[in-house]
Amino acid sequence: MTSVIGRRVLRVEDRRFLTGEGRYVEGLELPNALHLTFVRSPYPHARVLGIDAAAALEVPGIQVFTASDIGLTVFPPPPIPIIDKEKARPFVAGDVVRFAGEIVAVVAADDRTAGADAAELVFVDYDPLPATPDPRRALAGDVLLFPEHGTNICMREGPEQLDETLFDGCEVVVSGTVVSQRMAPVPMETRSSAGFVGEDGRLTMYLTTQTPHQDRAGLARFLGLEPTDIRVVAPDVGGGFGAKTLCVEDVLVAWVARETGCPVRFTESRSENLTGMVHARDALLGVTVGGSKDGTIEAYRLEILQNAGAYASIGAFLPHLTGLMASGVYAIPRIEVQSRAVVTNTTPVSAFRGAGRPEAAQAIERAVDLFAAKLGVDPAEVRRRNFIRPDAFPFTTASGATYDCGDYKGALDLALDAADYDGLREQQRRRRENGSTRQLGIGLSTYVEITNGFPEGEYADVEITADGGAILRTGSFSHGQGHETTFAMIVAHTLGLPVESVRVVKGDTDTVARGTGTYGSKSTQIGGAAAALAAQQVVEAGRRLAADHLEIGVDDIVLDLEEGRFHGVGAPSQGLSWVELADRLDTEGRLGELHVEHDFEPSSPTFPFGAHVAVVEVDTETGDVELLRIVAVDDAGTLINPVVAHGQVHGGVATGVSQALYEEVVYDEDANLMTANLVNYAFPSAAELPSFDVVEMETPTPVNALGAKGIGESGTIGATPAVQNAVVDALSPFGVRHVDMPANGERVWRAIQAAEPASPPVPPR
Ligand code: MCN
Repeated sequence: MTSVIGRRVLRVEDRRFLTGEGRYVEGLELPNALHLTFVRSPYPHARVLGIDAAAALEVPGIQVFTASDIGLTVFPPPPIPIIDKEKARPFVAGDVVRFAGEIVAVVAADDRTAGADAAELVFVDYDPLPATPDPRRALAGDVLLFPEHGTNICMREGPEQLDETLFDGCEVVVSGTVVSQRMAPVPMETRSSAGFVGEDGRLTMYLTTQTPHQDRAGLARFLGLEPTDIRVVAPDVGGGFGAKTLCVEDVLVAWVARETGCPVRFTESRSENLTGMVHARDALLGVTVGGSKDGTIEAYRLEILQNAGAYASIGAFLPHLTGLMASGVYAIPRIEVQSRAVVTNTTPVSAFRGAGRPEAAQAIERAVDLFAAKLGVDPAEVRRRNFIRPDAFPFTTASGATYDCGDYKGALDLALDAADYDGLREQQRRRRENGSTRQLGIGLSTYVEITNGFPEGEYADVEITADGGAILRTGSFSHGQGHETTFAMIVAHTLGLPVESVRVVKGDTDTVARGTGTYGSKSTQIGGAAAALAAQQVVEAGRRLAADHLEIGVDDIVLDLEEGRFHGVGAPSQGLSWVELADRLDTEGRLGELHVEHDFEPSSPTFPFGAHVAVVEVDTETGDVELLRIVAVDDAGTLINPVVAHGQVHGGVATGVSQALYEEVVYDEDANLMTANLVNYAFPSAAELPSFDVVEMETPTPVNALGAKGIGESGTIGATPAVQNAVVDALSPFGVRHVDMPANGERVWRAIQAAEPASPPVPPR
C-alpha cells in the first residue's frame, strides 16, 4: 500500500497566505470599535508619583483607565513551583515601573490616531530610580526591583555550593562563558487582539495566539468569568515562534470591552512589539568540562544565570529545561547544574523557538570544542568518543533526562559526509598556509532536544461528513507550521481518503471542545497522534456500520485504504465507499455514529536530535563573517511530510544562524532599549543566508504510534553552536579561543586585535 505519510505534499494553506486571502485579527471588520493605545513608561525604573489624564480627557471620544480604575492585580506566571510568584507583573503599573515599555495607562478612542495623540497628553509624574539591565549586577543586588524582598533572584535550582570534587581525576579541565544573548521574537504579524460582548452577554475575543483554549481559561480566571462565558477565536496567525500566548494587552482589551460595552481592538506597531512583546534567551552560561587526554569527558558543570526581565514568568523557568538537557548527546558520568534567574529592568523574557534547549546546546557544544582545542584533537573525534551509543536507549543522563532513542554518531557521519568534511579541512589548511585574509572556519554541532517536555496530551475529533469527506477538529494550533496539510495527511492516511477530502478545523473554542495549543514542538507527536487515534476509531465504527449494511460479520470487513472502501475479506466486489456509507447513514439519521473524540496521553516526551556543519569565511582584516554553507541533519523520527518538515528546518536554521551572527537586543547600561526598531535590531533577510543543505534521517520514536518527534525548533537548536564554533575555528590560528554571539564584524575584528597569536598556529587536527 502506498501511504500518504512521508509524501512531499505541498502545503494547502499556502495558496491562502500567498494570495493575500489569510484572515488576521487586524483585518477583521469590527464596526464601531474602540481602539486602545497603551501609555508606556519611557523609564526603565521609576516611582509613579501621579497620573494626570485631564488634557487627554478633554479630547472628545477619549477614555483613560489607570491601575486603580482597572483593579486587575497581577498577571501571574504559570503555576510552576520554582518560579517566584512574588515578583509577578501587574497588568498596569501602579506605584512603580520596572522596565521601559511597561503599561501605566490605557487610552480608549473611537479613532486610532486620535487615541495615539491623546496618549501623548496623559501626564505621568515619574521619579526615576537606578536601573540595570545586567543580570550580574542584579544578582549582586546593586539595584533592587522589589526592595521588600531583598533580592532580585526569582528562581534557583541546583546546589548552593558547587562541588569542589567534581573534576577530581580529570587530566584536562577547561572552562569558559557562553553568552546566549537576548533576542526578540519578531513575528511578521505583530500582536493584535479584538473583543466584544455579544447580546447574550458572552465575551468573544479574537487573538493572535498559539494557545486559544489556554487563553480562554486565563481570561476567565482574570475576569472572574466561567470559560463557557468566553469564546476565543484565533484566526490565521502570522508567526508566533513560542512568544504568542495570552498577554497583558489581550486581557486589557477584554476588560475595556466589558467595561464600556463597546467592541475594542488593539494592534501594536513594530517598535511597540520590540519593546512590549516578550524577549528571549539572555542567559549567561558558565561551562567547565573535564576529562582524560584521550578525549573522554568525565565531568561537566553548567552555571546558568538567566535574565528573566522585569518580572518572573516563563523566563525564570527556562534554565530548568537548559539544565535538564545539559548533557546533550554525550554520556557524561558527572554533571552539575546550578541555575539562578534574576529580575532586571528589561522587557520580560519568555519562550522563543527552542526555549531553554538552544542554551543547553550552545553551552555543551562550545564546551566540547574548547575541550577539543585544548587537547588538539579534531572536534568531530572528541564528539564521537563521547556519544551515547545507539544501543544504550532509553538512556538517562546525569542531568536527569531519559532519552527515547537516537543515533548521534549516525547523524554526525551523515552531516560530515554531506559537507565533505575532509575536503573542507584541506581547503582550510591551504588558506591558512597561504596566509589568505579570508579564512575558512568549519563548525560542528551535535545536539539533542526535548519536545513535549512536560509532557502534555492533546484532543482531536474526527467526523465523517455527508459527502464522505472528513473533518478533523484539533486542540493543537498552527501559526505557520502547516497543520492544515500534515494533520489532514495523518487522517487521510488512516481513513484511506484523499488529503483534500479532510478539512482541519482549529483555533475556535466554540468549535473545538478542548486543547492545549502549540509550543515546544509538541503538536505532531500529540495532536497528530490524537488525530490518528480518533480516525482509527472512526474506521472501527465504519467497519461495524458497513458490516450491518453489507450483512457481513464485522470481523470479515476490511477497509481498503487505497480505495477508501469497506468490503468483505477476499470479496472486494461487495463493498461500500466512505461516500456510500455516509450517504446511507445520513439518510438514516445515523451519521453521528461516524464522529469520534479522542484524548491522547503520551507516556513521555520525545528527543529529536541531529548534527549540523557550518562553513564560514571570515575576512581577517574587517572581521566580516559570511556563512557559506550549513549542512543540517535533523532527525524528528518518522516525517509526516518531508517538504513541510524541511521548511521547518529552514526557518529554524535561519533563526539559529541569526543568533550566532546577527540578532541582539541591546540595552545601554541604564537599561534604555537601544534596539526598538528593525533599523538597529539586526533581523536577517534571505539575502544574508545561503541555501541550506538538509539531509534526511529518520529514527522513529516508540513514544507514539506515528513514530514522530517534533521538528519545529530543531534547526534553531542545531545551527547556532555550529556557526559560532565555525567562527572560532576560522580564527584559531590567531590564538582566538572564543567569540561571543552575535559574532558580527565588530566583535570578530576586536577578537582578532585582542588575540595573542598561538605560536606556532595550532591546526585544529
Ligand atoms: N512534522 C512532520 N513530521 C514530523 C514532525 C513534524 O511532518 N516528524 C510537521 C508537522 O506536522 C507540522 C510541522 O512539521 O506541520 C511542525 O510540527 P511540530 O514539530 O510538531 O511542531 P508544532 O506544530 O508543535 O510547532 C511548534 C514549533 C515551535 S515550538 C515554534 S516556536 C515554531 C515552529 O514550530 N514557530 C513557528 N515553527 C514555526 N513555523 C512558522 N512558520 N511560524 C512559527 O511561528
